[in-house]
Amino acid sequence: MKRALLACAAALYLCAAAQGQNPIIRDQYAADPTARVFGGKIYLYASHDIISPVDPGRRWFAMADYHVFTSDDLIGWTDLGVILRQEDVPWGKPDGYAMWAPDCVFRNGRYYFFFPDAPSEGTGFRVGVAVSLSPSGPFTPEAGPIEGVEGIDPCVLVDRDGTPYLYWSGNGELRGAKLRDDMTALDSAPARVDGNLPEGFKEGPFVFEKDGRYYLTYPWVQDKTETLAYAMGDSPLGPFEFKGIIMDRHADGCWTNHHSLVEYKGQWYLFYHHNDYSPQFDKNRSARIDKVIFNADGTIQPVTPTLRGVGVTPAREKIQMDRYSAVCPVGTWIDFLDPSDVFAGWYVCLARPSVWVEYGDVDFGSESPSAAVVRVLAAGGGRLAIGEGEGASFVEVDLPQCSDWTEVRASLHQDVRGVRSVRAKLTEGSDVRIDWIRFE
Ligand code: FUB
Repeated sequence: MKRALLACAAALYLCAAAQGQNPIIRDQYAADPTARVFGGKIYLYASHDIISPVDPGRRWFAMADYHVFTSDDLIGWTDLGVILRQEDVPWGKPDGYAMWAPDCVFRNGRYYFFFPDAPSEGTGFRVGVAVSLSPSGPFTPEAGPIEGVEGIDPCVLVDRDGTPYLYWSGNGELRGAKLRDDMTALDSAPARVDGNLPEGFKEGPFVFEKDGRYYLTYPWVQDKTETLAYAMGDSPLGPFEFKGIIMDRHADGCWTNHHSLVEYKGQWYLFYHHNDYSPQFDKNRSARIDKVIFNADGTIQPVTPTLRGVGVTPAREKIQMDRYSAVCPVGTWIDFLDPSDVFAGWYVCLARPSVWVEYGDVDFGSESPSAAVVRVLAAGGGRLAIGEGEGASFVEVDLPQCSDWTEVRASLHQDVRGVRSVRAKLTEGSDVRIDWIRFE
């Protein structure tokens, strides 16, 4: 019965496509992103931060279920629905709100979803596994948690020779062990894996193998909040040698960062999270993606978090200029379109003439559009020049005085084809707010 309900829930969400840019999931909080590639598609297993219904004032994490999202271009994400609920875990506390960072791997024809949860008896966290024939579920949880594992943030590496390893954290310590062939129990005694690392390991390990090297990546606190750091080694359980930081602390003080790294269509990506939609409460977080570059010696170049994210945006879709790749450093800011509905997104404000905002990798295709449509709010009117970088504009948009959001259309005065960046520069007016630009 529970299986049937989960399958039904999954079907209901199939049409709820989200948009690209960062954050990538734009209709709910989706934290602790673990990305996996199954059958040529990318699947995102995330925690689902909510405002706790039993204690709305609680200054802590509250998560009651897991969704899985999928994409085949990293731009469009489809919510495949709920794959596991706290009340469906036989050994879990049905109102624990403790479904923290998960992982999912494929082995021997089955998908194994590993998740932490609060046990119905006892305290702290345990780690469970739920099994499915499909990456989108339904997942059937095992009757009990994995014996010998107390903690959070499970991560599984299936090594090249097929041996599975489980890693987890607890009290700022990292442990790992082999998993049994059926993936539901340990096959070796848990061992500390962080022994060789500098002080500051926190949680959220993500271990992977690339070109014969093993990478242990993890949140690391040196100064107040989490950075993402990494270490490298020659075997799955280490020892690992500390190498440095992949991503610095969030500038706004969001305490956690949780991540995964995945190669998709020849490019490596870092999935991580930030409290974009919840600037006042850093326990409601949202998944983001940025590209990762490896050096020839296997070390990882530091990743700068972006609003733009990854992927090419079709020019004929809404280009959310507030998710810019570059912006004039003074005279611009972003804010929510509707503070009472943060998932409606943001606008970018251009305060005075000559300030600009730029969005990279827009695909105009092989046939030029003939017009641009800009959604603006410009109480005093104004004029926008839209072009590529510092080059000449390809369209000038005269903005009428409008105190409500208004779509303004203008014809292109030259053809634009291929993949370009789009820069909107204010040439007349002040405090002009832009929601999006679309070409047609
Ligand atoms: O989402 C709850 C906890 O915050 C995760 O388990 C940690 O990794 C941190 O992101």
